[in-house]
Amino acid sequence: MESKFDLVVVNGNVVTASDISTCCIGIKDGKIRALADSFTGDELKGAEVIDAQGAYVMPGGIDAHVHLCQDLETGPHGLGGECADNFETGSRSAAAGGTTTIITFATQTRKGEDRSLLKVVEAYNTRAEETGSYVDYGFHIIIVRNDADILENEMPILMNDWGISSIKLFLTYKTQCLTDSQLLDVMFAARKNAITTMIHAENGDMIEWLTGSVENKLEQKGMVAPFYHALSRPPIVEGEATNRAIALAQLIQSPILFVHVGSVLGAANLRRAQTMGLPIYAETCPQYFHLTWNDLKRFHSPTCFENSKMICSPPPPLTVSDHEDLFVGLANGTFTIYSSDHCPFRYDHPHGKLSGVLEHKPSMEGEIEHQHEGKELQGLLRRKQGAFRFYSQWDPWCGDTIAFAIYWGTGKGSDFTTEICRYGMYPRKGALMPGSDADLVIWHPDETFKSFHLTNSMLHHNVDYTPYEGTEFSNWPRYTILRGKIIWANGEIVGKVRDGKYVKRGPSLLSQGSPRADRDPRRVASWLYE
Ligand code: DUC
Ligand code: ZN
Ligand code: ZN
Repeated sequence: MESKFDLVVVNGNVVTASDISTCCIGIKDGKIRALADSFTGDELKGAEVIDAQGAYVMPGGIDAHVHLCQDLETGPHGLGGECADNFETGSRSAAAGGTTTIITFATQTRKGEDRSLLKVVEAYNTRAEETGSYVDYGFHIIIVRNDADILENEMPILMNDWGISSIKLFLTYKTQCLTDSQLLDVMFAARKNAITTMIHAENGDMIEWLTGSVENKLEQKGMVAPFYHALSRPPIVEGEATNRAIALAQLIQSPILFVHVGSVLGAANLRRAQTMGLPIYAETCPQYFHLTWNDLKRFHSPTCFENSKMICSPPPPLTVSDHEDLFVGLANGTFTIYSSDHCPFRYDHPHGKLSGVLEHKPSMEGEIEHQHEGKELQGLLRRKQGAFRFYSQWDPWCGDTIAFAIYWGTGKGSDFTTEICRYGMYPRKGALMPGSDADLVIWHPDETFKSFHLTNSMLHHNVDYTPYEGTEFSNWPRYTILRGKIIWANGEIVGKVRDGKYVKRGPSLLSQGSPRADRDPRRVASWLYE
């Protein structure tokens, strides 16, 4: 007789959207089939049993902000560089940290004649298929042009055929930034197709002006060490951009989702808009709770190149008290999404952090070999007047691993659960209920777990460092289970690189906007949708 379940998790403290209860989970054919106080001997027959006594059992992590194999020629600084992780290594890291689904970015570019978004997705899908993935994956698309025909013809196909229900737009970076009217074009098209618009909210002109567009700014003053990256992006940079994007969204009644919000000012702007009833959503990331500007001076001396390991955009907040303020935003729902923004660059590699400051990319191979370790920045830059603007500003915020693990692992965020319905996957993903995919993470029972200090190799990614080296963790995922299959157990990857499957997502729930919009007397431009 066929067994009722393939896998059963018993006695765990099961965390669902509404509460925590001690119960058992029965899994068959990759789906959760039953939650029960207990199962009978007959029901357990033939099933593999995991005893989760004393441990938390949660939905597998969904990391909705990951960069893998991303085309960087047209990236922020336009100088290239190479994503250190592909779908194999990035997804391996995810599995090791309790994450079972990643959403990665497929990027449209402005180079060449081809404007098609569909070709972009096909190309990134090929990259994923070439290596395979340990965990399930999907795509957001970064859109950097506002071609009316492409938006009109291809957005419905992206939504219906590919299940891609989110796009990202930039208010900074010359190679990606859209003007206000271009932003409106794309947001409007997205809104009509039930696609979520994600916004990178930094004012590019402010950054450029402070950095060196005119005399006497950071570059002309020689303030080019990594630390000054933060000075080129003070909180008002995100403050202005969040306010502007909120106003644009309000104009056309479009919901938006701010990604990687890192400043208290930005968070306050979002909160104010949310309090007005506007459909404004937001994501934040681990670096904004664990690093400050001071970390950009952490290594050797304030001007040492090694501090480039800590650069990220937007930069970390100024002070530790900002962490506390941002944490309130997690607790009160200003932020409903917590992702890694894993954007992997190697440190000791010519196509990594150094790619912007070395003169001739193609001939760099082997040139630097450890020479820069601990050296002052000016020495490194002897062949080129480099500046922080050229360093890769995208950082391995520590494996997809950390996004999921760090809060619980450091005991800081025990009451935080990620919200998944925003990205069109709920309740298939991110829920522990009958019918949902059996994606689970099972922690160690607290009392049996000995805290440890993180080292880079534990992250299983392909980056040669982690900003969290040495951070103390008081727990870590014991099992990661993807659609009923154990892929990480007791510190070992036990899954296969082709276990992960592409996830076709549904329409974005948030793209419909506020249900009260029709009755809102402040509404503008409602005739647009008639
Ligand atoms: N935007 C991201 O989404 N990640 C890293 C840096 C950036 O500019
Ligand atoms: Zn961004
Ligand atoms: Zn990112």
